[in-house]
Amino acid sequence: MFNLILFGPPGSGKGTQSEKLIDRYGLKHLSTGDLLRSEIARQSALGLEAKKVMDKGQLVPDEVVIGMISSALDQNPDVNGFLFDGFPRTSAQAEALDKLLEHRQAPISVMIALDVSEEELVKRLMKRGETSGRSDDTNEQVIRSRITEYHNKTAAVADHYQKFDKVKMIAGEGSIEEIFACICIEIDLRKLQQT
Ligand code: B4P
Repeated sequence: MFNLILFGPPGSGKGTQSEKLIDRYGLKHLSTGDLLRSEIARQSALGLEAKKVMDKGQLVPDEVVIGMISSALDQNPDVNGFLFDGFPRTSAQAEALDKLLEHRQAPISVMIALDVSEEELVKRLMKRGETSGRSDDTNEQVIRSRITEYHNKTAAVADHYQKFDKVKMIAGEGSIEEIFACICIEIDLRKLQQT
């Protein structure tokens, strides 16, 4: 089983690259952002609470997203591997994920971390906001709050996996195809090492 975390600040290309990676490697895509947005679309109690937090550019409580990921793992017992997109985003989420995967004897194979400058992140998200209909993409203050949350709470997650030599940093600026090619080289290498 090959389990990949795609990591990086908001707007670094996680969702964009995930679409291409699941096609190439046949992994099950688990995006906590997408799961939360589908709860919002259904207007569930969880979705309505999550929307208030997301609209401020803050992180949804750990227990909510950990619960969503735990059910998604249970619902997909027979996959080749998972691509975690936007999760884990805090140290508590990383520890919970490690425990969930330990039960399945299928630890994280690699974390690919996308490196993009703050000005480029803001530019991309404002541009996406023109068409995405996402309320968290339209206001520059909210976008900057999301980036601050990333520095305060999420960046440390890379240090956690670095201890196990599982992190590969990749330049996230350039064409989508160039970045995809760099990610694939790293995945192919790790897959070889895992066999
Ligand atoms: P997410 O849905 O994870 O969204 P994101 O970080 O904003 O976007 P992503 O990184 O996937 O976007 P991409 O660069 O692909 O999170 C949204 C919110 O949900 C969070 O703020 C939080 O409130 C909540 N949440 C989610 N997970 C959580 C968790 N685990 N714990 C707590 N809260 C959680 O795309 C950005 C734009 O860049 C696109 O328009 C794309 O076309 C463009 N782009 C991509 N690559 C490019 C390139 N190489 N060059 C130019 N443009 C590019």
